[in-house]
Amino acid sequence: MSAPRLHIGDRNYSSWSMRPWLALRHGGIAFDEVMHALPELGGKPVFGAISPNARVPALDLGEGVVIAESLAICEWAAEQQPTLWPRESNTRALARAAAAIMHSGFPNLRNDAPMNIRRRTDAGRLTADGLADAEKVDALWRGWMARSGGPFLFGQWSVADAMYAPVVTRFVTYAIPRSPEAQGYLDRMWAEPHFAAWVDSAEAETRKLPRSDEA
Ligand SMILES: N[C@@H](CCC(=O)N[C@@H](CS)C(=O)NCC(=O)O)C(=O)O
Repeated sequence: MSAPRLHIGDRNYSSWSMRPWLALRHGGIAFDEVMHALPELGGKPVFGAISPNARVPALDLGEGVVIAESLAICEWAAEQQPTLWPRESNTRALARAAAAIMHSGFPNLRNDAPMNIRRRTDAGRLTADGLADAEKVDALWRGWMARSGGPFLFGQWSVADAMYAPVVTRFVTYAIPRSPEAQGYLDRMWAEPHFAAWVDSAEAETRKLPRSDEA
């Protein structure tokens, strides 16, 4: 049987692709990856042939089974490798909620500060609503780590950390103000080998998306 194939977008820009890629790597699950160039702003959807939602990421399991949506792919990974969620039931439920909060939330932060791992700029381009989203993330991180004792959001690295990984890069790209606890989390995430491998390859990419690089 051939390995699952993960369709992803440019590593520098595709925040949704980063999440399941990290979960699969942390789970020690073998997979092939297929890279696709993300469309320019206003471009026609180009991923219709890849995935049911015409987006990346998508995980092709073969025999016509294609899993769309980053969180669903992370859940598949956790079925193969259950340590991707915390073991204790309440903690696991909190981690799942944290992942869902990220998947459906913080639209202002996402709009104001698109993931762009290579870029270094300041927080001036964030709206008050975008900054309020970032403050909310910081407060949630602090609460979760205070409860778990760290080093990651719910103790050992979990899918919840995969879901917040692109936000970690946004704090750095846009020099977003943060608490000391959030800074500690950023440092630990940045030092983690799979995260670092993604960042290294993002930095090696040369394709530019003007909508993110020049805005
Ligand atoms: N809710 C989806 C979002 C996926 C998504 O928006 N992917 C972007 C790339 S990061 C995409 O495919 N954009 C292409 C387009 O909009 O045509 C998920 O969690 O996977």
